[in-house]
Amino acid sequence: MEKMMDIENQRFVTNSYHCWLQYRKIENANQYSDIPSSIGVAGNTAIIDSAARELQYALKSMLDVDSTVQPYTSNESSIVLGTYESVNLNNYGISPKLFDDLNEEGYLLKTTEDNRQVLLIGKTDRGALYAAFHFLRILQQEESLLGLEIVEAPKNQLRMMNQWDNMNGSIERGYSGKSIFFNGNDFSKDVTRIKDYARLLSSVGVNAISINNVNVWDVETKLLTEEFLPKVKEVANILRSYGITTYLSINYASPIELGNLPTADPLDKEVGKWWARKAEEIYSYIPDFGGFVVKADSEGRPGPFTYGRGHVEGANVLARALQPFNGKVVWRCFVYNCLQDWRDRKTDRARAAYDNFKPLDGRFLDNVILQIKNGPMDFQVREPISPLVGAMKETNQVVEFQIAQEYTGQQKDVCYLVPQWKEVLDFDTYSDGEGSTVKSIVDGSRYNYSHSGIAAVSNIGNDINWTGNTLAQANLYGFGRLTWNPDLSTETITNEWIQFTFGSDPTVAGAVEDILLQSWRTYENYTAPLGVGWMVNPDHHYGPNVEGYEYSKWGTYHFADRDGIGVDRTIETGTGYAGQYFGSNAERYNSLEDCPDELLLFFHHVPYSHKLHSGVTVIQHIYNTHFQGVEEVETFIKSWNELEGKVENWVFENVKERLQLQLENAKEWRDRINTYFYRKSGIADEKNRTIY
Ligand code: GCV
Repeated sequence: MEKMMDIENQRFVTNSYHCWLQYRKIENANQYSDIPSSIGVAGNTAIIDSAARELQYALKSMLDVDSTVQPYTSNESSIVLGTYESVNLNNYGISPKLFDDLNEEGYLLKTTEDNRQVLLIGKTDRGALYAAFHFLRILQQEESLLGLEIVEAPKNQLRMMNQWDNMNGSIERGYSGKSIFFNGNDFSKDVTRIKDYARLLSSVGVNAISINNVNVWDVETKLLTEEFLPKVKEVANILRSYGITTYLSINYASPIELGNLPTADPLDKEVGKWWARKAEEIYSYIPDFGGFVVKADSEGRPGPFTYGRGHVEGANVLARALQPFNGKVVWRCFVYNCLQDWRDRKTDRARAAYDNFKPLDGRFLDNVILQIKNGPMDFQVREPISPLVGAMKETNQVVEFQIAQEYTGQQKDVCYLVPQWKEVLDFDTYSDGEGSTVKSIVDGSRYNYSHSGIAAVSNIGNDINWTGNTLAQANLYGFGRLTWNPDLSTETITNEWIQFTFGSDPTVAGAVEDILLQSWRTYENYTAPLGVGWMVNPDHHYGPNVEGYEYSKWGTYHFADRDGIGVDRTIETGTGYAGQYFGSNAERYNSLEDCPDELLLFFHHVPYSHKLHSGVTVIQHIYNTHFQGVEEVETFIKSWNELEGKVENWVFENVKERLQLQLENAKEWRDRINTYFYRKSGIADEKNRTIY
C-alpha cells in the first residue's frame, strides 16, 4: 500500500512519469464536441477492456469528458470499439473484405458519414487496442476527425522489448534506476509500474517482451520452476491485457541445474524430454507464452559448444519442445570469443556472427528466430550494418537494437537513436539485388520468413521518469513507432513525441527537435571518430579510455600506433570482413577510395595524414570533431536554458542537470582523445587550439 502511494505521489511530482501518455488538455476542444461521450464495446476480452479504459481516461484528461463504457449498440455509441467480427459492419456500409488483407493486428479507424461516430475496429482485439491509441494520438495532435478513414497494420510481426533485468533488482546496462519487475530475488510486489509500462509499450505497438536478462544467473534460472511460474503468470496476465506476449530468457544449462541431469547436451534424449516436459509445464501456467530468448556460448554463458554441438542442435531441441504450443526460440547471434587473440590481424570479432551462423542457413526449425545485433560488434555509436542481416534466406531473422544507451552516453548524455536505426533499416544489403533493404528483410517480405521483426534492449527502470534523462524517452517512443512502421520519417516520430511530451509551444518544440536531431552526430563527434569505436572505460563503458576496453587484452581494438589508426578489414590484406557483404557493399567498404568517411577506420588502417573525402586529414578530423562536439553540447545547454518556465520545472531541471554532465563528459573525451592522438602522431592541430 505504501508502495502504491509512492507511485501516486511520483505522478504528481512530474508529468514525465506519464511519458507520451500525458493526455494534455486540448485547447480547441470544441471541434470534438460531437464525438466522445459513450464508448460502445463490442466484445469482451481483457484487451478490449484495456482499450476502453484507456479511452475513458484519456478523454477525461484531454477533453474533460466523463464518457461511459457500455455494450455496443449501433446508434448510441459515439465511439465504437471492437473487432470486424464483433461489430456489425453492415450498419456502416463497410465490407468485411476490407479486413481480408490486413494482418492480425491491423485496424480500421473511421468516422461515419454524419461524423457523429468514430469506429475503432480491429482485425482482432489487439488491432482494436492499436486503433484506440491511434485515435488518441489524433486527438492529442488536435487533428480533425471529419471524414477520417485510416486502414493500418504493423509492418513487422515481432516488435519486441528485451529487459536485461536481474531478479535482485539490478539491470544490466540499466541507467534509470532499478527493475520494475524484480527486487530482492523475487518479483516486485507492486505491479502498478508494470501495468503502466505495458500501456506505454502497447501505445507504440510493442507486442512482445522478455522480462529477464539474457545473462541468466542462478535465481533467474529458477523462473522456469513452480516457485516462480505462478508469478510469471501474473505478470503475463497484465502484459497480455495490453497485447504483449511474455518471453523468458533461459539458462542453457537448465536441464543440469533444475533437472539434475548430468548433461545439457541437446542431442541427449533425456535432455530433449526434459525440455519438452518443461515447456508443457510453462504452458499450463501461461497458455500463450511466447517462448525462450537464448544467449548461448557467449561471454561465458553455457551453450551447446560444451558438448561438441552447434547452434542448430542447440536451438532445435528447444524449438521442438515449444513447437506443440506455438512457442518460439529467439536465438541470439551475439556469439563471439571475448578472449580471442587478434594479434595476427586476421582474427576479427566483427566476423563472428556471420562466421558462426551463415553456414547454418536452412537448418533451424521454423519456430527458431535468429536475433542479430544491428552492427557486427556491439552497439557502438557508429558501426556498419551486420552482414548477417539478409545473408540467411532460409532462416527467420530479427534485428536487435539497443535503446539502453550503453555506449552512447548512458542516458546522462543525450543521444537520440532514431536516425541511427532509420539508417540501419533503410540500408540496402543487396542480398537479393538492389532494394534488399534491412527493413524488407526483417519485415519478412523479402524471403517469406514465417517469423521476423525487430527487438531492442529496453532503457527503462524505476526512475520517476522511467529513462533517467527525460529526453531518452524519445528513444523508447521512437523505437516502437519505427518498428510499427519503418517508413515513418524521423521528423514525424520526433515531432509526435515532442508534442505528446511537451505540448505545442513552437519555441519548445523547435529547441527540443534541434537538440534531438543533432545529438547522435554530436555524441559521435566527441567520442569515436570515423567508426573507430571502443575507446571507452572498461566494464561500465562510460567516458573515454583509448586503450581501456576490457577485452583489449591483446592491444587496442583499433590498432592506433604512432603511424596510423584503424582496422584493416579488407579482403586482400586485412581480416577479410569486408568480403562478408554482398556485391557493391563489399566493394565499397573494401576500397580505401570509396569507403564512406564515417566508417573509414572500421575498414581500413590509415596514416594520420590520410585525406578524407571531406578534404581534411584523419588527425585533423579527430581534432576538429572533438572540439566541435563540445561546442555543440554548449549549444544544447544554451537552447535548453531558454526553455526555463516553458517546460515543466521538474523536467527542466532534470535535463539541465544531465546536459551539464554531458558537457563534462564531452570535455573529458575531447581532451583525452586529442591529447592521446597528438602524442601518438606528433602532428599539431592546424588551428592551434589548446590540446591538454
Ligand atoms: C547482457 C555487451 C554488454 C553486456 C551484454 C552483452 C549482450 O557485451 O556489455 O552487458 O550482456 O552485450 O548483448 O549479451
